[in-house]
Amino acid sequence: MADRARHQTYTQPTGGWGSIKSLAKHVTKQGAFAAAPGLVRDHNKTGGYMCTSCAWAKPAKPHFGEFCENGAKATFWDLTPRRADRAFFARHTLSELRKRDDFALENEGRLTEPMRYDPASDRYVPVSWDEAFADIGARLKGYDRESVVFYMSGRGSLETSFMYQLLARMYGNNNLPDSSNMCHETTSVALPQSIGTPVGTVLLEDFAQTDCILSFGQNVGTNSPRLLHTLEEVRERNVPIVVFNPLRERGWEEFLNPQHIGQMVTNSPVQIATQYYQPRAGGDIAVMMGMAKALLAWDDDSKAAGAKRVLDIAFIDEHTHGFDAFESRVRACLWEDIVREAGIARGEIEAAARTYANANSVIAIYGMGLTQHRLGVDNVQMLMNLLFMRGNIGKKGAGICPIRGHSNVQGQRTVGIAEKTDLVPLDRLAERYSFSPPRQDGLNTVEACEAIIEGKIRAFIGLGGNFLRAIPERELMEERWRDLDLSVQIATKLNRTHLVPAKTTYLLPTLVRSEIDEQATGPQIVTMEDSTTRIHASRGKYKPASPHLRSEPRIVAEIAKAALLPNGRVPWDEWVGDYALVRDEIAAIFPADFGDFNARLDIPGGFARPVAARDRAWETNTGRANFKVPQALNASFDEGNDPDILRLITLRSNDQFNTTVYGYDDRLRGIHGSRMIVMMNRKDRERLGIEKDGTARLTTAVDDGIHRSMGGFQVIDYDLPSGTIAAYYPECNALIPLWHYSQESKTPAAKSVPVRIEAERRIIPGHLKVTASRAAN
Ligand SMILES: Nc1nc2c(c(=O)[nH]1)N[C@H]1C(S)=C(S)[C@@H](COP(=O)(O)OP(=O)(O)OC[C@H]3O[C@@H](n4cnc5c(=O)[nH]c(N)nc54)[C@H](O)[C@@H]3O)O[C@H]1N2
Ligand SMILES: Nc1nc2c(c(=O)[nH]1)N[C@H]1C(S)=C(S)[C@@H](COP(=O)(O)OP(=O)(O)OC[C@H]3O[C@@H](n4cnc5c(=O)[nH]c(N)nc54)[C@H](O)[C@@H]3O)O[C@H]1N2
Ligand SMILES: [Mo]
Repeated sequence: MADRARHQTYTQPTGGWGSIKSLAKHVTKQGAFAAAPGLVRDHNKTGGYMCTSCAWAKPAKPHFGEFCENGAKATFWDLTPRRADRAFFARHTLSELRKRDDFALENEGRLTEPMRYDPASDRYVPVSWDEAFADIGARLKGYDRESVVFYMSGRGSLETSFMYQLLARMYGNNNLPDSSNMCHETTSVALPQSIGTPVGTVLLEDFAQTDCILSFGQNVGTNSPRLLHTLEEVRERNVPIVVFNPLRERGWEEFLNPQHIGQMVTNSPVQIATQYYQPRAGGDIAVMMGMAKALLAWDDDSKAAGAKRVLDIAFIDEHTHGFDAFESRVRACLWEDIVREAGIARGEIEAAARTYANANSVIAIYGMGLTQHRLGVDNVQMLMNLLFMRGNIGKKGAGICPIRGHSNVQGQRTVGIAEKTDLVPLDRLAERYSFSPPRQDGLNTVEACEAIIEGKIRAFIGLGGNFLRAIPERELMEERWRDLDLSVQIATKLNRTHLVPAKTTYLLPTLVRSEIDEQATGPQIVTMEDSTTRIHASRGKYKPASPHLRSEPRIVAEIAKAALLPNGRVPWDEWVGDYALVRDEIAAIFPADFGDFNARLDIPGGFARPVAARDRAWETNTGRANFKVPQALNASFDEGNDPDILRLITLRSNDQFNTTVYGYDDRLRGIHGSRMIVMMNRKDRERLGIEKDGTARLTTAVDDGIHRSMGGFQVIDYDLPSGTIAAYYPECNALIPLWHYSQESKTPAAKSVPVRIEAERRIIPGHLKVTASRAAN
């Protein structure tokens, strides 16, 4: 692996031969040949397993291969023959392993048996499951209930999630932070206020009826590539797609469907975006304000001329609240301010608004480019305002479509993984399992970090994920993590979080979803919810990586049995023996969503949970859809104009799934060989005196007594707006202050971190040269 990156603008379409080549490389590198044939047969198909990569919908009539390049990569990564076994851990101390980067750690392969950290030798040593559970249980019994955190990443099934939330609540707290807190929590806060539901309203079939799509801040080619199949179909009907993204992401530009022989042979890609605009990071509220302003102006004209109104007045009158306040704010807003904050021209904003105004049924798609900002909630609510103006919700072919991250991140919230008590039917839990659930809200991800920094947390249980890499404020968090009394990490592969030991640390290996989960009543089914509220069953097909692995439900049950007093109403062992019993419990606690759960497992395309807003029923405080006035035009909140302070976007490459790094190529952005790069506008680079391809240091431009700085970034000229730069997550997380989060949702604002950049004379090679340190005080 070279330390210096090569960059050449990628001109090939998304998909196409490039994706086939990349796939072949990954299957070979991981040696996961056994998994390749099953991709067509089982992947995302009824009767098969559901992809562990993204949460995009799985169609009722699947394509010949219902997988994408990145879903296949994720599968090969899981089913690799490589093993991080006891011999591996005997060879390496944790201090040694901490010098490796994310790729090198996970690339050691699957974990094979339970391990406990031995401080004397600085190594993980094998421990029996029984001993591990007995010790974990005994320790948990001794802690103050509020001082234990139960984190969950978004990959676990609905069954695992339900059992895990019950474990936490029966233990005595609601400390259930999850990966969603770093992701679409903004959506979960914004949408209930606007439309009375925490989830999107769009179903896959709406795409067949839409006549315009707006997309804000999402990278389809890398992060939800199967959606390109749907967009391709939409484009065949000549439907316009308007994209707003500071970067020109190839996935939104062109797609060559590798499964479409005709297209492949004639090399004729489909154009995806019909209009592509590059606002600056945090510029979306201003963009949408401008669009709203244009709509109002055109509506004034149509009213004066006695023509058909541009606004959907009937919808606004009958279904919404707060239009007047919103309208006056929009009218009061000056174009000059809008254009400055948006970073794109008035003409461009008006052109986008024109396309929107010409359409009758519009779908709005968005991702982390809206949610991970200090005013992320305002971002999402502004998008809702825009939809309300023309009644684009609660009708076919229209609505709001947040693209979720992890494959079951939406579902885990649905079945009770939530720190907020008002999201959970505690009374029903209390009655059914005769216990007193804690009534006080628990800690979300940021609050859990705060509590760890303050020394208030004794134990952290991590069900999946890589907490210390995913969160902000990495340096301080790694330091304070060592003061924890207990860290229990339930995982499939080795990651950085496992290498920062607490006083007692366990590493418990588990199955991946594509593996056969054999329990007392035979192989088990698990379920998950996709981005469009549809529930799917998943059946593992492959032999587990090691005979010593235990399933997640079993591990949760064993911890519960060891830590809790017995409760006759919660037969953990029976549930583990037959997950259908857990589904019966889910159906009993959430009857509206999961009635008759076990009978509906194999409905092609999954079964949809009801969402009232789809039928224009508004479960909000006003009983109507609420227009919300944004607090500022800029989602970063800082309308300061120091040209030397840049806004850093941290994002994903095409060769990673979150903190899991598959390799050093970001093919669709034409960047190869290194992840320690920063993408920058050439004019900014020249103005700030940095050489082309030179090395630079980034320093967070805030004044809070903590010095956050990282060197060794190779500066790459890239097509993005002046003042905005981009680099990779998780490498850059050391630069993000813990308090830099979305005001209302506490989602870390990873998309607009204020930084300064300076040239470094000495070339520091490659990876993970993090030098964040706290100022002496
Ligand atoms: N292969 C693969 N698939 C994944 C993941 C993965 O890592 N790899 N991760 C999964 C997870 S958990 C999630 S949450 C999703 C994430 O999927 P995305 O939501 O696509 O997240 P990011 O890669 O962080 O990129 C966000 C996009 O927003 C743009 N952006 C940044 N700031 C702004 C802004 O201010 N305004 C606008 N309009 N755009 C902006 C960036 O240029 C980028 O294109 O993907 C899921 N799927
Ligand atoms: N700067 C910055 N930070 C971000 C983001 C960003 O865009 N920028 N994005 C945020 C987002 S959207 C998210 S969702 C979080 C992600 O945060 P997490 O969900 O915590 O992180 P992952 O990288 O998905 O976790 C990877 C690890 O999960 C384990 N794993 C994989 N599969 C399984 C399984 O089936 N079961 C179990 N038990 N373990 C498994 C493996 O050991 C692997 O090392 O990061 C957030 N952090
Ligand atoms: Mo996410």
